[in-house]
Amino acid sequence: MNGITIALSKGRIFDETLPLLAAAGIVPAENPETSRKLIIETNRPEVRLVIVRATDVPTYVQYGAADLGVAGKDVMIEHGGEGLYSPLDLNIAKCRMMVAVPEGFDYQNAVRQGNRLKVASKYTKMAREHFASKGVHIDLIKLYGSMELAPLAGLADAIVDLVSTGSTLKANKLVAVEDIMEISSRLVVNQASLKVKRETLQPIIDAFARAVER
Ligand code: PRT
Ligand code: MG
Repeated sequence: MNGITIALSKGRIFDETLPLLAAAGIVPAENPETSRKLIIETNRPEVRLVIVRATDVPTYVQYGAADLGVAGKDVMIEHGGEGLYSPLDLNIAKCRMMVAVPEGFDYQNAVRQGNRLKVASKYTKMAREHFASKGVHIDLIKLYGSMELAPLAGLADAIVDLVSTGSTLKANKLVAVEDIMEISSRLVVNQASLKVKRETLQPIIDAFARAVER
């Protein structure tokens, strides 16, 4: 099969990848926000898109169900990146991984006291590594969403979550107290596909790279 499959998630990744696809001469036939289709054809008969959950993009590419994908650095770190080649920072869907606590919670003091901190997050790998590197002992509570609720409901002292505008923290009376890392999305490529389909894939990767530089 010489066709190319690109895995994308709906929302910000799809929206911010559109100009990069256009630079590679790829225009989706439909918008996944309005169409319920999970496979979207493009103007190029040999190129199709599959619409998956953001956290599933590395998995589709890892097993070769997609040749290319776009995934956040957060998603890549939590996935582990086995079997994936990620040649390009696309500089899209930017945000920061942060530690946040309720307004008025004396985080520095809590950390200094050496008490175990209850931390809730969807990003358990990054949370674990961050606090381990600080030598802070934590009880980690895995959540799948709405992390901001955890401190308000008494489930946790702190959360580790992505912040872009900061308005979600603010609306829930939380404040960011630590910056873990800057996050953007990367292009991920299946290594076997790159060998077998290089003739089709390389020009797409090159067009993405040129568009990012602009
Ligand atoms: O939403 P869903 O549960 O389907 O999946 P997802 O959250 O994994 O996907 P999606 O599409 O929301 O995010 C895809 C990628 O976008 C993430 O993997 C990040 O790399 C990147 N990204 C950039 C963000 C944000 N900005 C962001 N602000 N991902 C999530 N958020 C959330 C954040 O978790 C928090 O709840 O937005 C809220 C904070 O936003 P502000 O603007 O109020 O600070
Ligand atoms: Mg989301």
